[in-house]
Amino acid sequence: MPDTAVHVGSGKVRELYALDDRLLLVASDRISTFDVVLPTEIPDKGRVLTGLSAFWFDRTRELCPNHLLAVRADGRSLECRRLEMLPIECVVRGYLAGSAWKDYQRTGAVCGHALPPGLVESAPLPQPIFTPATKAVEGHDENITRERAAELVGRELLDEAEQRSLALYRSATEHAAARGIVIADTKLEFGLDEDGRLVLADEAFTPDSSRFWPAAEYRAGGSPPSFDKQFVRDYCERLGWDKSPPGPELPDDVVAGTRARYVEAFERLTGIDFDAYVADPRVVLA
Ligand code: PZK
Repeated sequence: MPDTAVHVGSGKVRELYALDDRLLLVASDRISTFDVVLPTEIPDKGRVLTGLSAFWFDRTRELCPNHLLAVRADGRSLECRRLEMLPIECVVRGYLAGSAWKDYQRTGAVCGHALPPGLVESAPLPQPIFTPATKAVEGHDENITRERAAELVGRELLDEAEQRSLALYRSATEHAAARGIVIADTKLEFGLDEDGRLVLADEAFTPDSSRFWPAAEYRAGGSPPSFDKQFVRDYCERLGWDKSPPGPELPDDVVAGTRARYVEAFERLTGIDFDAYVADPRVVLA
């Protein structure tokens, strides 16, 4: 008998359900750009993100325990352990992009990390940095200092979250680089289990939680194309949409091109045929 799933939360493109003592994380095919969810879906996007997340959870278990219990047959739902979530986002950055580039231009530093002068937009950092952020209920997450993050979660937990985050990022970026994908930065979320142990949760190293760039097109200076959303962004720019809701419907060729990019990211990173994943999602688990 399937358990009754009670809806307990919505993200922009995902839904969260409670199943007895477990949770079900369901990824839809919705896509957002410039912070707006578009009216047109990208077929299989939720499956690609779910499969990638499960792949990374499976392959990084020795670096950090995680919340994954099972991948459902629909390929878009993960059964997870229910945790007590930390109130911070654990962001790791290997490149100077997004809010980090803005902060660096203003102050020469990012979340208390002093950086060398003269870095250009999208430049590789001397080493990956941990830049925690608060979880905004609405709007944008705000970068915070290590000191503020320590006030929120405690020094000891913060130190462990930082070390785990950096180890996970190094491992994922090394794997991705060998397959032609730069993971410029990523957002990780952790929780505590019933024994007080730090556990990786949410989604991991997906294009929605990370900035993926095609390695072949990467160059420092300027902002490289997004691996997955570039067709959507280019189309929106061509339209002259002002980026306030509602977003535009996407034409079929933009949908097809974007779907192909998601599938390509999945196949490059996992080495698994996407059709094989759809036939049996457990193929992502070693
Ligand atoms: C949890 N979110 C964010 C994600 C949403 C909301 N393992 C866990 N235990 C307890 N809580 C969470 C998790 C996880 N993951 C995650 N909120 C709570 C979120 C997706 C859709 F609506």
